[in-house]
Amino acid sequence: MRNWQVLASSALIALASSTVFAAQPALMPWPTTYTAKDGSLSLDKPLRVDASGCDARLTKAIDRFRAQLTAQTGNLYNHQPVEAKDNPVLAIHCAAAGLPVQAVTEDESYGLAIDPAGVKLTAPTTLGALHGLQTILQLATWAPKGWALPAVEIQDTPRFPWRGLMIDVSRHFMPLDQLQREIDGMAAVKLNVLHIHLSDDQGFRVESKKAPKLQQLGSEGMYYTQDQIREIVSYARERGIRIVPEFDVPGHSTSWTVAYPELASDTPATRVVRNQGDRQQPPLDPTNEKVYKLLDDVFGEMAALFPDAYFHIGGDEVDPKYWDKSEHIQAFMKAHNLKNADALQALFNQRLLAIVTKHGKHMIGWDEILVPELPKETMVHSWRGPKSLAVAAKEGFNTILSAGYYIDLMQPASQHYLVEPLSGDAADLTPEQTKHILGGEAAQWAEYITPENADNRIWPRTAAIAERFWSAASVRDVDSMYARLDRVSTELEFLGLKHRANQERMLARLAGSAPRDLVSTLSNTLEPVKEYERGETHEFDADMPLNQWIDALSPESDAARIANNLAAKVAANPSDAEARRDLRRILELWRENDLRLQPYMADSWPLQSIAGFSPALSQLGAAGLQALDSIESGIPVSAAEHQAHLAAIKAGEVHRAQLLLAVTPAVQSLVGAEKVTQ
Ligand code: TNX
Repeated sequence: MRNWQVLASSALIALASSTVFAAQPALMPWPTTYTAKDGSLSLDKPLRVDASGCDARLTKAIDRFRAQLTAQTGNLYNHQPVEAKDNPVLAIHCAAAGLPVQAVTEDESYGLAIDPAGVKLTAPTTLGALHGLQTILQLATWAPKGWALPAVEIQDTPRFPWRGLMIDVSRHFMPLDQLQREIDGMAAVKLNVLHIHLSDDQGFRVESKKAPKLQQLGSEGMYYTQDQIREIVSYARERGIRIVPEFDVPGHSTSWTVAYPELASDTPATRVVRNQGDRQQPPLDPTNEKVYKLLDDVFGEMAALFPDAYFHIGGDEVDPKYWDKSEHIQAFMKAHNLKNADALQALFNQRLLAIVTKHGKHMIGWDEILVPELPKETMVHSWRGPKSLAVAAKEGFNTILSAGYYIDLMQPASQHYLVEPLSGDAADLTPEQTKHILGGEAAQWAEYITPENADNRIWPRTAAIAERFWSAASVRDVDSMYARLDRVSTELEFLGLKHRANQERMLARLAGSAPRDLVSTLSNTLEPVKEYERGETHEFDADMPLNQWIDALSPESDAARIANNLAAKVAANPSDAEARRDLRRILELWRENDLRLQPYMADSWPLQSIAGFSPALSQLGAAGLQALDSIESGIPVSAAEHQAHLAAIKAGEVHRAQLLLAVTPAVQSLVGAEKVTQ
């Protein structure tokens, strides 16, 4: 009997060997307590469900549970007589139904006990039961005699009540069915808020009946009808997920001013933003009463459409130049004793707060809205850095964190995973202040997203962030996270997400007629450039096809991570023969690949775009092998050889086609460990 909760607590898990991880169930997020028991429950027969006390959401959840278990295992659970008396029982009991509109304060905990005779799932409300079913799905595993659930006892409750994913559907529209599959993925990893960024310079994405010009002129025909919104809201609710809408004002509002030019602070664009040149459009004019009239109408309409208690008004990145140069706005500011653009936006926000409150909602905005005049009932969404999170909490605002969880910036899962909401300045808060930190949201901005690659941008990394929001702060072992993430990623594919399948077809398209194995050996070592490098080197253009390597390759290369880890292991412990052997095979593959791939390069535009990486990889492979030989034999390399190795590393650091060679660190580790003759 092993107690995984103890193992998961940081110090011990670092000592645990990789064979221990192999046995660890692929639960993500990791539960509050996990006690392994002896034995297992065979899944040879479908479970007979006996539910009581939960609301109607559970019935549908059980149907999905069966479908998902069927997809994951390949067994035909939906074909067999579930009622059979001798089948093991899945007993589910809720102490109470959930609230009619899911609230941020609702209890989401559950308890789960599995033994060879059956499963018991208990929860204070239906929400906990939904989460518990997801845990059971993640526990299903091959056992010597077939599929089984390990015997286990779990008590589980989230650390933060607000665990979100923000999706921008304005820069690139996301069709309804795709949004639904993202919700499926969220439910699988126990996220509970889908924040939809519904309006921006590039598009207004909801049908308004009060102001139909918004979608008619501001969406290029790509928007959700009100019926579709109702559909997505109920789809999310059935899965324990709240939908928080965002309408970004007064900046990022070109889609509004295309429809209502008279509301802009200056002459606005005549079409929604398509490229860099269109950017920097004038914000709404806070001195114009008609602005508030329209916002009242539209926000009122949207507040009725979206039942959630929260309403996000954006508020980020207002360019002050239009307010500074406008005579009538300057005169207004003087008359009202407003000393700068921030003060004017604060006044705007106070008017907004009155509107949003009148329509029965709590207002949220990005952290720019945090100024001394901001009323305390506003919630602050921190994105520019963690500081504003701590400041907001200290001043008594409820707040959530997205800084550090920007998944559009192409960083590895590990980086986001280790961002701790209660660290830095937030670590010094009193318990009372800390309560104002409700959680966080991963943020998927959509400048470079299409229906084809969106899943690959969001998954599986968002699962790691979901664990940060749900699990204890002490659960932060990166190796364990990656071991589980890989299996969760497979689970998500069975659920219908296409992060792997769509990537596969995008890569096949790019490879064309060249042999896939040769192309993959190279492309597996590449990653998109990080942070804002893409936008800084190539102008954003909404009409540009997103079908290049940078669009197809995952934000992080698993192959590179594995090679980099192996090399670090060998450098730290040269006597690790297994690691040396595995690494040697990889380095040989790199070294040989260029020669074999070269014949296909000349005729292919996509291969041409990454051609420079191919000899660079080959040289890295050669340098790595020489370093490995030296490490293995103890025979030093010559000074000239060492110089050549350093040159290969330097050549490996060049960015091309907005990509980088992600395996250079592996060779760096080896060359750093090689002995050089004096
Ligand atoms: C900043 S985050 C923005 C977005 C961009 C994003 C790209 C925020 C409140 N504003 O408009 O899409 O950077 O990472």
